[in-house]
This record gives sequence, C-alpha cells and structure tokens, in this order.
Amino acid sequence: MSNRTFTMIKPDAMSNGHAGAIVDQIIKAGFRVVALKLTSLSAERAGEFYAVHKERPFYGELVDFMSSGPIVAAILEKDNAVESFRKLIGATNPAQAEEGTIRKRFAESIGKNAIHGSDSDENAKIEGDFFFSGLERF
Ligand code: FUP
Repeated sequence: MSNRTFTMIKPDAMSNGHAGAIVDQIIKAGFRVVALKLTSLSAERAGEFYAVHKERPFYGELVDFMSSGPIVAAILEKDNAVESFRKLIGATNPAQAEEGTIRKRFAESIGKNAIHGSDSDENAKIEGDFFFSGLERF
C-alpha cells in the first residue's frame, strides 16, 4: 500500500470556479499536498496521459476536453491514499456518485467529471512523474 496519489482538477471545474472548494475539501479530508501546480495539457500530452483509453469511443472527446483549458495537478499524501481518494471523488459518472463526493458536488457529466484520481499505486507514481520533478515535491 502506498501513501500517495495523483489528482487533476479538470477544465470544467476550473472554468466553473470550483478549484478552491475542491482543494478545500481535499485538505479537510486529511490529505497533505506534496506538489501542486496550475498548468495545462496540450492535445498531444493529454493523449499520452490517457493512452490506456486509446481504443475507447470517448478517447477523442476526452483528449479535446482535457486540453481545452487550464487544470490543477497535484500529488497528495494520506494513508491508503489511492483508495481513500477514489472514495472522496466518487463514481466516474456523477449521476452515480455518492452524496457529498467531489464529483456529486461539482461534476457536470461522465465526461466533464471535475476531477481525476489515480486508480492504482503504480499509476499514481507514473502520473505524478508525468507532471512533477523531484524539486517540485515538498
Ligand atoms: P476514472 O478512473 O473514474 O477517472 O474513470 P476512467 O478511468 O474509466 O475514465 C477516465 C476518463 O474518461 C473519465 F474521467 C471521463 C472519461 N470517460 C468518458 O468520457 N466516458 C466514459 O464512458 C468513461 C470515461
């Protein structure tokens, strides 16, 4: 079990003005911020990040959306971080997300679903390394 996960606040939540409330909810849930930045993904980098979904019908739309505006990327620390954070954000489809979860509160749809959370310790490391150098972690 690892104690770190990776997250992105997605372009929908950024343009809807939810970034501050989302970071607040994450910190109040007991996560420590190891690294944090306001950044964006080019279509090429978004395609690389989501390469695992390349064959899925929503891939093109996902890449367009994720490169459509700024995002906040972060590495977070807590015991059992990956699982605990997935619980905090809720189901991929906000219509199925539990009450009080970040996606239930802030997501618009299954595509524009406000936030990303790594799905395994292995991916948390790969995704954190995708955005942050060692010097950017605290
Ligand atoms: P999650 O791990 O909850 O982020 O969900 P997935 O890894 O299954 O999907 C990654 C992203 O693809 C989702 F955040 C949004 C997008 N997606 C769709 O647009 N449509 C779908 O049917 C499934 C996922």
